[in-house]
Amino acid sequence: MTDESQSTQSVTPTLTLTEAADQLGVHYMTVYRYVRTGRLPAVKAGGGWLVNKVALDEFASTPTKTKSHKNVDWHVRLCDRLLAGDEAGAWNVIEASMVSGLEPSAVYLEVLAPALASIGSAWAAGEVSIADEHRATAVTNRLIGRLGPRFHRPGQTRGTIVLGAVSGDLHAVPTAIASDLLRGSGFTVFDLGANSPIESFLDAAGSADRLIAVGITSSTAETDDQIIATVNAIKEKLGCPVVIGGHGIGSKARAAHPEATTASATEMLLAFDQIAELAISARAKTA
Ligand code: B12
Repeated sequence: MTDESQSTQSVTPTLTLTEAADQLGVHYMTVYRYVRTGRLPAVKAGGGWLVNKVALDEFASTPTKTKSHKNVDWHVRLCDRLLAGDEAGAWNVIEASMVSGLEPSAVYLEVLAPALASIGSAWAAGEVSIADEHRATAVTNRLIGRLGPRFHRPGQTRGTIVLGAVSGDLHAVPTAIASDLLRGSGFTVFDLGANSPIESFLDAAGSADRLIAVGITSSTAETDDQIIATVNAIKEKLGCPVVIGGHGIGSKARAAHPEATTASATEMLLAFDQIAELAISARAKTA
């Protein structure tokens, strides 16, 4: 066998779950569970799962305690399931992370967001295709659909926040996640999603009940002019506070609105929190 065919064999998944179970000396169902909870990387082929030999050897040599649910790299497992397009397996990883003690907000910030960041880096390095990224996003949307209700708070909210990604930015997951985090902080959120024209921001914010602020995000480079135009239109027509943030915010947009730019989800939550406190105490003074 040539070196080339040896290395191809080592990266191509070739072992069935029965063969992997034999090699590990465990029951078939145990290996199946390792795969469906993202602990052992595998790909679906011909109605079954195939495991790669190198990954299996690494798994076999990992000390048992790191195979337990404590101190687990949940985002690595989730990334693997997202790239496999395995919705049920991805949800298993999320459920297992919550059983281990993670709150839903930590699932978003410490598991899902880093898993997506790895997929973005793998795309940038040419290791995964746009099709892989689209499929991973489709699974992500379904996971968010299942996690979302956990952020619902009963009773009167602190007011409404309108969120959207600017026109030209096709990334919808950042506003979906930010919306849930803000709902969990007691706000009503009107999520416009991706590619939102200025008129949509104005319509939604103009008719919102107890509007607190508008959040504008972009994950796509070269959208600064659109961000600045959107912020200016909202300030001019509605005069309400605006927060901007996301991977696509460039130096021009940041320089135009330095006081309003946030660099992380945590900063974004803090910014809206402070705006809400000021708005609520101002309302109390005029009441
Ligand atoms: C999924 C994805 C896509 C999907 C989006 C599908 C969808 N319906 O959403 C598709 C395939 C369409 C796509 C397209 C593109 N993508 Co893309 N994509 C991603 C990926 C992998 C995940 C994005 C995501 O959902 N992240 C999850 C959220 C939680 O993470 P987050 O961005 O950190 O979001 C938080 C912040 O925004 C923060 N925040 C901070 N301040 C504020 C303020 C406010 C108001 C708000 C709301 C939030 C906020 O809070 C958010 C919530 O937690 C990222 C990689 C990454 N690192 O994120 C690349 C990434 C964003 N994409 C990138 C690129 C280059 C593109 C493309 C140009 C090329 C391509 N890959 O196809 C096109 C652009 C299309 C366009 N015109 O918009 C780059 C962007 C680099 C840059 N700044 O230019 C990234 C970073 C990948 C990379 N490493 O290069 N992409």
